[in-house]
Amino acid sequence: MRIESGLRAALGSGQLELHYQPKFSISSGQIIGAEALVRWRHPERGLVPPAEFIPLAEATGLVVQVGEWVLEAACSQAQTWKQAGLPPIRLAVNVSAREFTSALPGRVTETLKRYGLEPSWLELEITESTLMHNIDRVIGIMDRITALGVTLSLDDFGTGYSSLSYLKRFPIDTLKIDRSFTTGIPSDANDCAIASTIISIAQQLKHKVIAEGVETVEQLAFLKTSGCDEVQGYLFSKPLPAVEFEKALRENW
Ligand code: G
Ligand code: G
Ligand code: NA
Ligand code: MN
Repeated sequence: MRIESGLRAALGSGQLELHYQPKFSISSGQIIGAEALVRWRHPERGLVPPAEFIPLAEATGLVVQVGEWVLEAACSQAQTWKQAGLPPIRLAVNVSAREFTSALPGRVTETLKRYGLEPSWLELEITESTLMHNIDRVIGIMDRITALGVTLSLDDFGTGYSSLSYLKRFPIDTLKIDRSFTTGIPSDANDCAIASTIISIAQQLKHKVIAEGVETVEQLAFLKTSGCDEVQGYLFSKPLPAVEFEKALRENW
């Protein structure tokens, strides 16, 4: 309850901030985008990671307001970078199941328009749990979002319950290999098998595939050999405050 009222107050008083973790193309080595990750700059507790408040926000429904703030902040940042002449990249925003409603496509449209952004600046990351509720309704919303030119990626792939028969119906651009699989590469034969199978499924369904949580050159080598398109993880960069991400983007280009 204390966290809930605190988070409510944080939303109204500028205590939330976004950090940006770069995503890299394996073939070119260039930054092709970033995942926006929310943090709570708490007056007493310091920088609180999302794992400590997003689950509660999801349980209480506050995640809808958090999500509205995140989309707004990410688009505002993209506008700033666009106006500064930085190379166009795609900013990915995490969207919880509770935010994935028929109101979302309209809100995305309106927000992009207000910030003068092409839809190619924005990606939404959704998890498999989003897809478990009323699948036809969810696909309808996904179709409306992709029709705008905004891309969707399926986060934490392989950890939930989405069946392969649904996977072929989702208008997604990218599959994200969950960190729990990346971690075991190359020593754990099962994790290697799962990662390369996800890459193969992605290729055959004509999706891109990104591995998250890449921490070692051995993991990168395995993913490259297996045909993975993109990588994200501490080997390259942790999530960075906006100013530092901008610096990384300028240096990398
Ligand atoms: O940054 P960190 O690794 O602590 O993130 C932990 C979790 O919080 C991740 O699973 C991530 O998807 C989630 N998360 C981070 N930012 C957001 C956000 O803006 N909205 C939602 N719904 N989840 C987020
Ligand atoms: O839930 P989601 O997968 O969206 O969350 C990404 C989280 O993983 C972020 O909180 C981020 O800080 C964290 N993260 C990103 N890269 C790495 C990594 O290479 N190793 C580890 N252990 N965590 C990472
Ligand atoms: Na994510
Ligand atoms: Mn993930």
